[in-house]
Amino acid sequence: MAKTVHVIGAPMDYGSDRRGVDMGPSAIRYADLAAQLDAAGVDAVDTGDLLVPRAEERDPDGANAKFLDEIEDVSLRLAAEVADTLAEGAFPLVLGGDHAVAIGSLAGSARDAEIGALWLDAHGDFNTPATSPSGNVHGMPLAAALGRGEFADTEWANATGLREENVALVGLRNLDPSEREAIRESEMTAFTMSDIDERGVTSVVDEALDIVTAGTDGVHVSLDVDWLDPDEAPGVGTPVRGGATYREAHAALEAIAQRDAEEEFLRSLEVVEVNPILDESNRTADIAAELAASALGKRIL
Ligand code: 5AB
Ligand code: MN
Ligand code: MN
Ligand code: MN
Repeated sequence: MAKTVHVIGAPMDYGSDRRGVDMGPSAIRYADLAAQLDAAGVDAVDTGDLLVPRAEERDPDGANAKFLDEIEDVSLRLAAEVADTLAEGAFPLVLGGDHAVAIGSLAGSARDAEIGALWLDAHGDFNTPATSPSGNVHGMPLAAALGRGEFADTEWANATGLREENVALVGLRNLDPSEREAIRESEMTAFTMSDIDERGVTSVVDEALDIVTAGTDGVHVSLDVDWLDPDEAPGVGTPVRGGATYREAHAALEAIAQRDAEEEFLRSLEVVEVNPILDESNRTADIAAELAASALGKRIL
């Protein structure tokens, strides 16, 4: 039976310094997401965008975690939307927005289930307000979901059904010093770009899938488009050289779909950090739409 996919736009840019990432959902739709999802053979329903008040109308407050009150408000609504989608038997596809939207996606996906999380990103996103060099919450969503540091006291941000041992990060190449230590000491499994160089992306993704599916009811895939090399995906606020190539990215998401066809673990997906203002001809949104379709089963032949 074809999956019913609910597209949920989360045009939030409270978590990063670069305005423009709030236009991500529009850019990805403009990149003909609907046609891509059609090619993947799923029934897609666009539920529109969550209402996100403009950052300019708000006070960022704390330097250590900017706009945290606003992020709480959006996260609670996004989590409810994701959980409701799943309760209806549909599949949530969340379009960011900066990566702080993952706090809501994960909380919603892990509300009534034990889940794993596959994190495709140049960055670890494991800072806490105390360790963050920037105060930008898009560098903290994994720590928030797992209740690390100050996030032990922010229940709204914690993904109840997610455990560290079911988190796999893939493609890392830029970590802050204390974030690096925290990842090393955690129960999460992290694969760097060097692992991809040595073993090939499909072998790494396959091992990552073993980790995120072990003993869980389903898997949330979080795709930060800065996971790709900035030559392929220039429309991002925090580019880091040496990322996944166009083909590596497709191979990775296709590998997920291929295994999902057998094992049916895919529970929710998000594509985040697309910033069309920093892009060239909407290339990054094009790739985002293609990769979402690949994950949902689009095949060449
Ligand atoms: B992204 C940095 N580690 O915390 C920080 O794009 C960058 O969601 C975070 O992965 C990048 O500010 C967050 C320096
Ligand atoms: Mn405020
Ligand atoms: Mn990133
Ligand atoms: Mn990220």
